[in-house]
Amino acid sequence: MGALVFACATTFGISAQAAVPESKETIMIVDNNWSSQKVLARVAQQLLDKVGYQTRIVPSDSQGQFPAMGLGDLHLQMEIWEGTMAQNFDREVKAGRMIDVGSHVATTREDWWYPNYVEEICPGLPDWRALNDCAEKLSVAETAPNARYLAGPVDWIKHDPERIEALDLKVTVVNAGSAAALFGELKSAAARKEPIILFNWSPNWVGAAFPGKFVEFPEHTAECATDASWGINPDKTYDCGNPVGGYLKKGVWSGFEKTWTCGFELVKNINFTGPMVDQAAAMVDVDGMSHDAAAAAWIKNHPAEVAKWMPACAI
Ligand code: TMO
Repeated sequence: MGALVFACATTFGISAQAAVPESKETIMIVDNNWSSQKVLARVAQQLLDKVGYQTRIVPSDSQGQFPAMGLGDLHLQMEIWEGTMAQNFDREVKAGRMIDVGSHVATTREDWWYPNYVEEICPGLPDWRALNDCAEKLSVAETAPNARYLAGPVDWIKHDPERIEALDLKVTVVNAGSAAALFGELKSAAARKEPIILFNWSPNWVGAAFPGKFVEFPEHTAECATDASWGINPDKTYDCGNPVGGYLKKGVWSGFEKTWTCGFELVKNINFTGPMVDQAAAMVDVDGMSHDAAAAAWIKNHPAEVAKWMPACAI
């Protein structure tokens, strides 16, 4: 059989390259619950569609998506954030069920954050120790005498309870139901200059609209999460902040390359800078576009990047 294939290839002078698309199987692209991810997922979708693949956007939460990609029920995730997803992603990669398709140029930070005017209420910020000094001033009736910390939806795993315990913080966590609820509260607090400490991340559109800072916790290291003896609390893990300059990766099901070979090349090439991610999110959250329209506009506005990303097999 091998000899026959070889004979045909030589006879017709064709390369070993298979026709694209190599498979009519649908590529299931993960859709999460924040705007930049939704736009990047659709940028990838629209480019894969252009190559000739069948694609579908499939909602999944930030943690359950990894076992699903490991099993091959979902196939592509365009934004894997180190701060919230490294552990579950690494587990699939180590087991050989997912492939790390490389990092975007954009680096990431996900942590407790406040708009700058909160420093007038609590001048010790951004040092984390100021949270305890100002606990009353940062409290609401529901949390008093503790400060209130507004976290994201529960599937964004941040280890806040562990950190609060390890650093002995006088803080109570309240979860927002969605990214829209999280930033809706920021908007109304900022309009009245009321204190607020909330979860935020970078790159994002928020920093341009509301100048602010991350709370500076003890510096993150890998051991902080695994070795209780590391850090200022000798008996507890998570006595540190989240990574600064964390990665933003793309990841796929382990069978992706074999099934959609040219698509794999395309996904490998896609590479967003921080400002490009900011812009993708702002098109939806500031300009009010739909995620599909934002992705189409993003592609239209970035012809040079898109041309660089399209692999030879797709042209
Ligand atoms: C995963 N996120 C960017 C919302 O922190």
